[in-house]
Amino acid sequence: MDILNAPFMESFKRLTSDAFKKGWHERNGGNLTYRVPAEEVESVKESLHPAEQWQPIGNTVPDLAGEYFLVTGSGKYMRNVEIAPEKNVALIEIDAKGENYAIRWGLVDGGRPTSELPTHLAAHELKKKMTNGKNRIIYHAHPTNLIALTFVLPLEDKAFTRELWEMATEDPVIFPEGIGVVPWMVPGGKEIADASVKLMEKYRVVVWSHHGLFVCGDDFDEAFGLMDTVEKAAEICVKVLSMGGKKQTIPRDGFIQLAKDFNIDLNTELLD
Ligand code: 2HA
Ligand code: ZN
Repeated sequence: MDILNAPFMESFKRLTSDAFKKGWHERNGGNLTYRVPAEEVESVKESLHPAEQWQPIGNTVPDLAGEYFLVTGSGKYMRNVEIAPEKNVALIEIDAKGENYAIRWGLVDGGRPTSELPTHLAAHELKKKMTNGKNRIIYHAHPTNLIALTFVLPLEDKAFTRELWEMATEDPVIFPEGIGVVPWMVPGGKEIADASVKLMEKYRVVVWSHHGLFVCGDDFDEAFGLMDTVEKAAEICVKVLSMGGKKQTIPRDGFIQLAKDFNIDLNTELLD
């Protein structure tokens, strides 16, 4: 089948266009990567060209050797993915050492994979191991309210988690392990990759201070849903702060009761 007709391409395009409409992807902001299952790569092999040039990833990911990823392009706009995926997205292959990648399809007018490739691949490597291969999506966006909160809340896991858990009763069910916070860093390099991946050992949601949010998911729905849920909590939080702050909230015991009734493993270390 032509890769443009593949169901995974449809899902990729749906996420990027929905997320643009949400206002999370001004200009070339944000990036999305999907670890493509071997059978899906096989199903589109007629569209692939041979690897022409191997380029360094900027990180070493031996546990991703031989894997294929569908990735947004560096400097490309999320809003354009839907209308011209072949210009804005690439299918890349990772070499046998996990040190280099080659483009096998896409970016037909030139370009490179996302500037955050080292961070995405390091997170994929970790989450693949942690979930026995189930996790397939790493996703970064610039959601407005969440970024705004990084100028106001303490840049600590506990402060962000507790504040956002309180904003909607079912939020602790969606991200029971909590939220990690990376202090401000230059994007795209090994430092932010290492800091994010360290937090991804504990969490599925990581805040990049004054920049955006970094999430993972087993599939497109889960990753989009996680981004959407955290940003909605942040929006409520901004509204509450704008109205003069909380007058009442969910009590500490309420979280314990919720965890029990919903049978979730709530990270109680993040409760006071
Ligand atoms: O411009 O969002 O973090 C892409 C990015 C880099
Ligand atoms: Zn960004």
